[in-house]
Amino acid sequence: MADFKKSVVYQIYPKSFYDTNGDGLGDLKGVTAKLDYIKELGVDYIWMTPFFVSPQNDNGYDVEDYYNIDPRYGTMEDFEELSREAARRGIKLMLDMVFNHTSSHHEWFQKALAGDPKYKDYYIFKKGKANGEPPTNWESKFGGNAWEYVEKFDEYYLHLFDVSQPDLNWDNEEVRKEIQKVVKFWMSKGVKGFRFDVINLISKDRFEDDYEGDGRRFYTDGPNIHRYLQELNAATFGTDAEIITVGEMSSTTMENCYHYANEDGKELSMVFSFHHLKVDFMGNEKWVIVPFDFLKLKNILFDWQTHMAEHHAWNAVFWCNHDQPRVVSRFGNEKKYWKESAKMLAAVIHCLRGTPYIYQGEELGMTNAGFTDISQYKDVESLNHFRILQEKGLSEENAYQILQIHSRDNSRTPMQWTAGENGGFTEGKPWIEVNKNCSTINAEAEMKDETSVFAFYKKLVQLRKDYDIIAYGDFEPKAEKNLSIFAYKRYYRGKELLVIGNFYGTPVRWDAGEDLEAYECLLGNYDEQELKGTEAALKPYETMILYK
Ligand code: TEU
Ligand code: CA
Repeated sequence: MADFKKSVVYQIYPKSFYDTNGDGLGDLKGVTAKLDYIKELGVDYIWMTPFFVSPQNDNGYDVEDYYNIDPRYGTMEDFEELSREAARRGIKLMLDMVFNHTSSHHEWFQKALAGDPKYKDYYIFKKGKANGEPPTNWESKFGGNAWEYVEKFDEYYLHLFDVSQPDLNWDNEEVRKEIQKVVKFWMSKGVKGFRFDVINLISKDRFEDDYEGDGRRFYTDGPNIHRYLQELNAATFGTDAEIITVGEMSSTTMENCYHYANEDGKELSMVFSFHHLKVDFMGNEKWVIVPFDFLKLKNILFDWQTHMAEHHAWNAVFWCNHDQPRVVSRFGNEKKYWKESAKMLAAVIHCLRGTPYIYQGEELGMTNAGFTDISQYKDVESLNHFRILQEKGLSEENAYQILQIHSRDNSRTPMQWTAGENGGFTEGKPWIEVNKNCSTINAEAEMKDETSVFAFYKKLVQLRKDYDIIAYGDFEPKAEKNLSIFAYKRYYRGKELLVIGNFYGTPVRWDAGEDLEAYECLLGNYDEQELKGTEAALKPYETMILYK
């Protein structure tokens, strides 16, 4: 049985990880070349974002062929070598399966467009309204209406993402069989983990106008979602107890996640939910500038911690991925307390009840991109919204400010390996610019420095191995109303863990209501901890993991 509770997953965005042939794009050989680095960090799984054949309109989340590797990333032999070399180091691979949609270049969609009725039913084609408008007023996640008109059929197809990402029709049993085939194929290659992209959007049945929102309430956590997941589980990964799975759950509800990630194992091992990463949005609107709401952040995380446990369901815990800005720039303080805040954020997320995910570069404290010109941005979502924001009347300057905070490209700048040219990522011209701060923030320097962010992440990964309480303990929130402190406890077999973090640059005292001197400090981000009686005096962004 795969013990995913004791595991840590490291996410790799191969395009930005390491380039071995000088074309400016990271590749599979680049991942193999850096396996010792990953091993040094101590993680158990590598989640690789999609490297399948793709026109790359959405950096591989637009899959043209699920069975083959995009030549820009390498060959099947490269994948097999990576898989072998990872296994040799005790590291397992988790692949990213994009089944809500395919690329419009996929042969199924090409056949659909050619008029083959079998394949047309693989997708979601609908007649427009009598007034000539699209079937519904739903918005694409990347901006604009979610339906694209096809003149030949006088019909529209649904694309919840880019127009080049048509949604699959999961109500068609043949589609579900095709998908099972894909999963089995990669299982036969020895893959031991799967991440399923926006998997809670696959069951759609109510094609109605949304007068309250962008349409998501009609297609999120749809009526057959649990049945389809259970079916996929039983037919594929559920037959191998070693396989772990994580579902990316877009705008989901906790009630649905009790089932998606239930310990009964009928659906998935765990879920990514994103509510805690919308605390610097206005509702669902991300293209705005608002300070993050600390109390909301805590309350959301604490709610998920408490209620998922009550329902025997398991969370994936994370701050970062390839869609999110860098956490040290977002909830930390990259200018004045870069190192302290990067470590504090790491400690408070890693000791929660759930499987932690580290996104490449997070373990170095990598920061947002700092781009100042649209030519530096590459992401389809950023490019679309840069235009849309200005169409809505915002100045170009405002649009830039918003992109600098929210663009997905913030996390997609290349991994910073050295202080050298292009951060040691490529000998060629990188597909997206390397952050200038690679001169100080880079793997080479941090691996030599015992006080580095990297060294801290390494210790956190090791703590999970050494202390069962981190993996299996019960969760209890603390200081829920406190405006600076993030604190919680874990309990396991008579032992107690108390995790404290100061989320701000001002020193603060906190009365824990219990004797703090009874604890030993397993890990902190300052040399000394000031604990007197029941009171902790916390320095800027100070964190401590206490144990008794
Ligand atoms: O993302 C799903 C998703 O809805 C978001 O995280 C998305 O980036 C956000 O809504 C935009 O504001 C997944 C992948 O992680 C992402 O990279 C893909 O672009 C997307 O699905 C489509 O496959
Ligand atoms: Ca390359």
